[in-house]
Amino acid sequence: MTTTDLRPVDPGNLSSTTEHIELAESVMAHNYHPLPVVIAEAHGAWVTDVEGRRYLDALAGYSALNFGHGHPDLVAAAADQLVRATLTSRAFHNDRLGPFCRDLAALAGMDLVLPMNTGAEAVETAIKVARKWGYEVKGVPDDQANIIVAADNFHGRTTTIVSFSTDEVARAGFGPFTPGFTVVPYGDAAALRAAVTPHTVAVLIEPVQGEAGVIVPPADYLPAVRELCTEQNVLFIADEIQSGLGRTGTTFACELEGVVPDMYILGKALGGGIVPVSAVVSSREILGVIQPGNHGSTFGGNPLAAAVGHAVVRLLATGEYQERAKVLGEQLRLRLEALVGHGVIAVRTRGLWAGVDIDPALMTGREMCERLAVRGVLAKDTHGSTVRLAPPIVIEAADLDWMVDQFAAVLADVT
Ligand code: IF1
Repeated sequence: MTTTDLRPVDPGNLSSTTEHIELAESVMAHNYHPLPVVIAEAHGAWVTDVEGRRYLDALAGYSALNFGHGHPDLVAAAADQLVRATLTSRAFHNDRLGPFCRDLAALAGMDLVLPMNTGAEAVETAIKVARKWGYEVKGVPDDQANIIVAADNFHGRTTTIVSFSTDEVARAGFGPFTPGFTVVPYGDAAALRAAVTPHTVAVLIEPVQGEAGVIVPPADYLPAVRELCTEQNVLFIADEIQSGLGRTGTTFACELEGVVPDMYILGKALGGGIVPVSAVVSSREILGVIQPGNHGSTFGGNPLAAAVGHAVVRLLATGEYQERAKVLGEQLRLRLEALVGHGVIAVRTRGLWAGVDIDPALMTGREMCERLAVRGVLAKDTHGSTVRLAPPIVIEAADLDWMVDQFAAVLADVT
C-alpha cells in the first residue's frame, strides 16, 4: 500500500461527498444505486475519495480493471497514442488495428477479430455472426435460427440481449422482445442437449456466470457443451467478457476445463480500464460470413482503443498476470473458506474471483458492502446475500489478506 504517489485531491467546487452525491442524483437518471463513496483518484488496487479516504477496490470495474488502475504500460500506450491519432473510422485503415488484431487472435488461438467497443455490442455481434453462419453455412431456413442460452445469464443491456434475460429487473418493461432464443438451466448438459433442434445455430454461455454470483458449472459441463456443439454442428460461443483475460488464473475461463469454443466474446479488461474495447474472436470460416456493410461501428477498432488493447494483449502474452491471479486466487480461496460457518454459508472461487454467500439472517449483501466501505473495501453485492470479490490482479498479497480481514471483521461484529 503506497501513498507517496497520490497527489492532494482537488475537489473543484464541490467539497464534500454529500454535495457530490446530491448533484449527481439531481441530474442523472436513476439507473444505479451506488455506495456513498465519491472516487477522485485511483492507482493500482487502491482508490481515493474526494475527502482523501482510501479504499481497496475489490470490484475492479467488474473486472475491467484486471491490471489495476493506471497500469504504467497501459497508460504509456494510451498517452503515446493520444497525441498520434485517436479516431480514423473504419472507412480508412489505421496503423494500430492490424497488429492488435493479429496478436489478439494469436492469444486466443483463433484466426480473425471483429473489434467493437462495449461488451453488449460484442454480444450482439456474436449473435449476428451466429445467425448468418446458420443461414449461409449450416443451411437453416430464413429467419428460423435459434440460439440456446442459460438461465441467470448476464450478457448486457440491449433490447435483444434483455430479451433472453431471466432477470425481471433487467427485462420487465422493455418489450417487445427479440425472438429466436431458448433458455435452459445453467450447468445442465442434458437440458441443453434436449433443447437442440435442427434450427439451433449456437449455444451462448458464460463459462463462469458473473452476475449470477460467480457460479462455477460442474466440471464436466463445458466439455459436454463442446462435444454436443461439435456433434450437432452448433457454434459454442463463450462470453468471456467478465471471466476472460487473466481473472481466473488462465487467459480464458474455458481453458480451466480444457475447452476451446468456436467464438470468444471479449470486453472489459481488453480496454485496460482506460477505453471501452470489445471484440469477437473466431475462426476464418465463422467470422468470414461478415461482408462489407453487414456490421460495424463508428468507434470500433479506433487507433486509441487498438493501442490500449494491444498493450493489454502484450501483458497477457507473458502469462505473468494469469499466474499471479492463480497464486493470489488460492490465497483468497483458503482465507474465504475459513469463514464458512462463521457468517458465510458458501464460497465459490475461480482464480482471483469470488462469490461469497452471506448468511441472510445476518445481513444482505448490500449491507455487507456498506459496512466494508466504512472499513475501506469497495465491493458489490448481487442477488440478495452474495458479495463479489474481484480485486485487480496487481493487488499485493498483504492487501488481499487485509481485504479478507475486513470481511471477517464485519462478520465478527454481527455474530
Ligand atoms: C451493468 C453484472 C458484472 C458481462 C458479461 C456482457 C456484459 C457484461 C458476462 C456487457 C457486463 C456488467 C455491466 C454492468 C454490471 C456488470 C455486471 F453484475 F451486471 F453482471 F460485471 F457482474 N457479458 N457486466 O458481465 O458488457 O456492455 O457492460 O460492456 O450493466 O450494470 P457491457
